[in-house]
Amino acid sequence: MTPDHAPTDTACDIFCAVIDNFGDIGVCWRLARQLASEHGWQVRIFVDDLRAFHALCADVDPALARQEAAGVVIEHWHEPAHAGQTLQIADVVIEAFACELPPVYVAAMAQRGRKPVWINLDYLSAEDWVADFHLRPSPHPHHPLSKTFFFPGLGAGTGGVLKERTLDAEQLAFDRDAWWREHVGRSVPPKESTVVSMFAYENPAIDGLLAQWRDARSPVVLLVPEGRISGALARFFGLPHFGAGSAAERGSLCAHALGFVEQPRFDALLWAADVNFVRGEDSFVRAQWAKKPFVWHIYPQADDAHLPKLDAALAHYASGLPHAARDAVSRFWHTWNGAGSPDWEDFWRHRPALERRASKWASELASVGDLAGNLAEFAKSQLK
Ligand code: TRH
Repeated sequence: MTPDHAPTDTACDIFCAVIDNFGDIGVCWRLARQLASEHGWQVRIFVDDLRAFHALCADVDPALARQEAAGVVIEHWHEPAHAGQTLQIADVVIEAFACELPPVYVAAMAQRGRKPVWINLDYLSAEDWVADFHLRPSPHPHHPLSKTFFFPGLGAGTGGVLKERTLDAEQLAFDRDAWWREHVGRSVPPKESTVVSMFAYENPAIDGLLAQWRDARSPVVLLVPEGRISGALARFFGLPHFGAGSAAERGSLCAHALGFVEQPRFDALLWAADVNFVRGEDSFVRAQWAKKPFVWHIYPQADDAHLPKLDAALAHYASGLPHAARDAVSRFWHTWNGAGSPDWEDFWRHRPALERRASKWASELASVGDLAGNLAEFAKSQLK
């Protein structure tokens, strides 16, 4: 990646502990690349799971303690107390998702003449309280340090979500025909087909949905990146597995399994489809930038703590829809997240309204500002 900003002397360390899946490293890696390429920062990222990282960036070698990719220094955070090959304290220190910084690093931060800007980057939530807590400081109990909570969000007063400066232009330049030939080995399906991309966790609602697509009046072409939902596809088609390169047909449904691609190439899948099923945090955000109808499989939490977050996201995104479409989206998202059986027709008959809303919503969301830009601006104001 060529930086579009001259290097500055702002050094930034990002600490990322991978809990599971790809979202933690997905968000941190995207942020790291943006801060390096768009803001010219000297970024170093500490990651405890280089295998997950390797899936998003093939240049990352899981065997190396320290390496560089896309202009970012990568340190294998092999144990919680490890603070890198050299103990060097950055100007901006980002602990992602409340992971704990190495104590020796915190102690050295406290010793530093000019104290670093210490940010706890939280998970994305569209809930209203987020704007009240965004940028709140939290003094350290023992050291002369204060950390600031930085909350991503979908509404005014929050940190926003990540969006690269070049993203819209890349989407405009996207060659859909070429993508289909390269990634699916066939040409773009005819207009009367509906193309669905499916990135989801295991989901009991998938069987019913696949049956509805099989029995649909017009063709449905399903694109499934290899992953946690692949087993359900294999069962449905009576195959031993549904790995990358597999394809199967039943009635109106034709499904293709795709390989997991590097992170900068993931957006193209969303651009290639008519409607996107996404999950977690980062793919959920990308689906919004893709300006297409989408369905969110939210990361499930204990005691259904995720459900208010699902409703909060709906309140933002679906508020601009006509009533009937809004209700249908809400029903469909809830059933996809465990509350009964999804009804595809009930959802997809609102396609024109959903398509109109998708573009409008992307501009509303863009007005909150890009998270990397918002974070850089805040840090700069503190570093003065
Ligand atoms: O993988 P996720 O489910 O991630 C998470 C984690 O579970 C995390 O612990 C949790 O806190 C968080 O969700 C809310 O979903 P997410 O966030 O969409 O991350 C997936 C990443 O994988 C995203 O950056 C896109 C990327 N990706 C690729 O790079 N290539 C691919 O082919 C695909 C399918 C995804």
